[in-house]
Amino acid sequence: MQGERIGNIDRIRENLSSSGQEHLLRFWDELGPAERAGLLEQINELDLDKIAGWVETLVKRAPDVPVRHDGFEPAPSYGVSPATDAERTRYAQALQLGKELIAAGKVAAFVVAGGQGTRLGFDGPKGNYPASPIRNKTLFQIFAENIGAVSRRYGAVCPWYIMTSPLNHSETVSIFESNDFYGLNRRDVFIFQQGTLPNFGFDGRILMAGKASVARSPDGHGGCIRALARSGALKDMRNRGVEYLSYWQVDNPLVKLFDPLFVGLHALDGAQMSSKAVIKNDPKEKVGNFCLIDGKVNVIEYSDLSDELAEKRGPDGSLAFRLGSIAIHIINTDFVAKLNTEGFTLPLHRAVKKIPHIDPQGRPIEPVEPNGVKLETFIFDALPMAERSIILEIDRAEQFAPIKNATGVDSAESTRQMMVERAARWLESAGVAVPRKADGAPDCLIEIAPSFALEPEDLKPRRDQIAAIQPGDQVYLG
Ligand code: UD2
Repeated sequence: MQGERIGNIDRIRENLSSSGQEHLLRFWDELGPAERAGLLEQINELDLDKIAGWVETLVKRAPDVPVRHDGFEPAPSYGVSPATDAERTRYAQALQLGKELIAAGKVAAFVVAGGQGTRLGFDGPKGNYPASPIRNKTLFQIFAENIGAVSRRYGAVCPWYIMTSPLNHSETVSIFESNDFYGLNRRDVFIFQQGTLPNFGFDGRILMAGKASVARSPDGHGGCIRALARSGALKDMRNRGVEYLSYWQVDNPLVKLFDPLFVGLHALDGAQMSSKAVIKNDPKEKVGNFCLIDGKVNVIEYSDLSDELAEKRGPDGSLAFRLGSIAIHIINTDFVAKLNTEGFTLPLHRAVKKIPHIDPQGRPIEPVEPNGVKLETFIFDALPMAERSIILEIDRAEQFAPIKNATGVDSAESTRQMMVERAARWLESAGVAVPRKADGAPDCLIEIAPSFALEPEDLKPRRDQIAAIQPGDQVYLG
């Protein structure tokens, strides 16, 4: 096979040449057999038929996407709690159905963890970041404990699918192995890699990371649609009878995995892909905006929503476009399979970046200014491809505290604080007194392990296992 491919080098050179990428073989004569094979493998992965088009429409210049002013309206949503009798009945039915689906093993956890996490400046997979306020449990451990607790509660197998990328796959696998899969059955944890897309210089030429390697980066969280199918994860789900994926991003330790209400509302409405939303903190908060276009739910990035629309308010004074996307979805496995059989593509988005590469003489270059373009796809672009899609509003303080930055907003520090505040509220709702400072913040550290409580209602029956809390205490409930 290898010999055959190398024998075809002239044909490969021709193909590359017709899409303006013949320089990828510039160092061919200097390479040994293993390097040649590796490079051909990478070239083989390139979608050469499409690359010339991408270069013209996305790489050499930004696409002409005008800031939108019309053609869409705010998307409807289910509120945090039901507001009418009819809604109360619906929510109760949904809750029951969701619990049945989880207990029947029809729901799996699915985290996307292939990103680079550059903003955090953390070395290694972001899931290995220590996040909990007292025990410093990593994000992966928090999720694993959640999954274990849900599985015990429902007496069901709750498989966990984890998408990594070539940047962090082997490290992620070793982290799970060296932690003995955090007590989960390793047969129920499926770690697979997403694909990559080449990185371009502004002239449209693919950059080379080395003499035998193409500069590439993960193809975005939208890459999961294809990777689920290619990796065999979808087949594994089918074998297990999994019908719904509970999708989330690796940076949010407050996420409520296997939320029976969300699963149930989605299933009752016959939806294929649904979303949780928060009410935006301010009109231009940097989250996607849920909108309806031609009756379909879409997410419009904050940068694509005009100031006028972002500021628009309804008669009650609330923002018209108030629902922010927090990247938590239910996705049907059938929907993923269907997308994969229909010559599927998600739109590509362009990001201008500093991309390390080698120059034509083979010398390494570490750019100080942005020098090229990375392309990626976004999972929420699959929403309008669903026939039905619901949105459930959630209380941000309960379910959303992403760790994105080293300090300040959405940092490890703000997330820890939110974890402590949530634990304090849960304890108070169970009748436990929590010392608070003059500004209302808890005057103690509290960490509740998922095995102790998955939701506030779990605490009341355990009330007598919780000692009185004094100011300055560190209280770990596990
Ligand atoms: C995302 C959303 C934003 C909001 C926010 C909530 C986009 C463009 N914006 O912002 O609207 O919902 O999250 O926290 O998505 N990932 C991969 N492979 C990749 C790229 C990313 O697995 O190739 C994962 C990554 O590991 C992380 C997640 O996707 O779990 C989000 O990536 P991000 O940090 O780039 O998203 P962000 O914060 O720009």
